[in-house]
Amino acid sequence: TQNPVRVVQLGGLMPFVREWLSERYDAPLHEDLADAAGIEVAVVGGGAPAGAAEMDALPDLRAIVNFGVGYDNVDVAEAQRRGIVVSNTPDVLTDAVADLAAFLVVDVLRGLTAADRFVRSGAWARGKPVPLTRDVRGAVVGVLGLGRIGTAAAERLEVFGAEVHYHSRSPKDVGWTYHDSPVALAEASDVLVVLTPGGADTDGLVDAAVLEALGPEGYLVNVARGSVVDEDALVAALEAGRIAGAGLDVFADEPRVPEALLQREDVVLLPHVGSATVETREAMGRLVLDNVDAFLERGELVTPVG
Ligand code: 8YV
Repeated sequence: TQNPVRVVQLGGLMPFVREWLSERYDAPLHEDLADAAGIEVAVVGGGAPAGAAEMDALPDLRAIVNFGVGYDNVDVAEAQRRGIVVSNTPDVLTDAVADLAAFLVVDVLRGLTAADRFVRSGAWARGKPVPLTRDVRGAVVGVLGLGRIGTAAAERLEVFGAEVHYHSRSPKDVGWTYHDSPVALAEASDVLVVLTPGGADTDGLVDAAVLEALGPEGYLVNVARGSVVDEDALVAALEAGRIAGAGLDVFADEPRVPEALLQREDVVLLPHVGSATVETREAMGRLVLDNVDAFLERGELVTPVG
């Protein structure tokens, strides 16, 4: 049975989420917002923007339900000013994203993706010597942003024998070594792993100075948001040999990856797959639907932000 409350979908959503929404609510896929009156909930997928322009176009909007733990695509301050509440999908993707962070640390140190190319290119068959790589045990892994995912990634890396250091806005009650700035953390790290939120507060946090501090033997891993890393500075640092390599799941302007990175052997490039497992995406979708239901039934979100 259809609920008369109107829900709009902004951006791409998983088929089961779309089906559920359109069975249960009147949820057309947003294309032009021409008939926006009465729409109270916007379900936002694929990091689609939800800012002042979208809020202007949806005069009756009361809730923004974001598919994704990161909500830098949503202007939360503007939403708050308008009395619009916002939710995200924390916790359900922590393990999948933390796994990917650890896998990329292992990949940059052990050269897994590069070794696969080595076999496929015929270099191995031709008798070219196999390049030696680096141990994970004993490597200092610097976690930039020790939130839910950063902590879970650190726990995984500790199992591999890495030594965990971190930087966060404030020291946490953990046994790992705290540094009071990203530069100090990079200085101490063999691999710097970016796990901060995106948005204005972290824009360009990993800049030329941080990369310089990471040094010619150091690797950068980013599974957070492309905006946290100054991508031009990263390309320049790789080209000049000021860092050793990078493992990147996120980019400044997805799905565009700088041509200079596509050409390089010392980078691992992934298409934003941190949460992209069947189980995790289903759990994220379910949490989105729970938020829509809870808001429309009780006026409360399950996982509000801000
Ligand atoms: C999603 C993500 O792929 O949760 C996040 O913040 O980056 C990913 O899990 C993305 O948000 C999908 O829209």
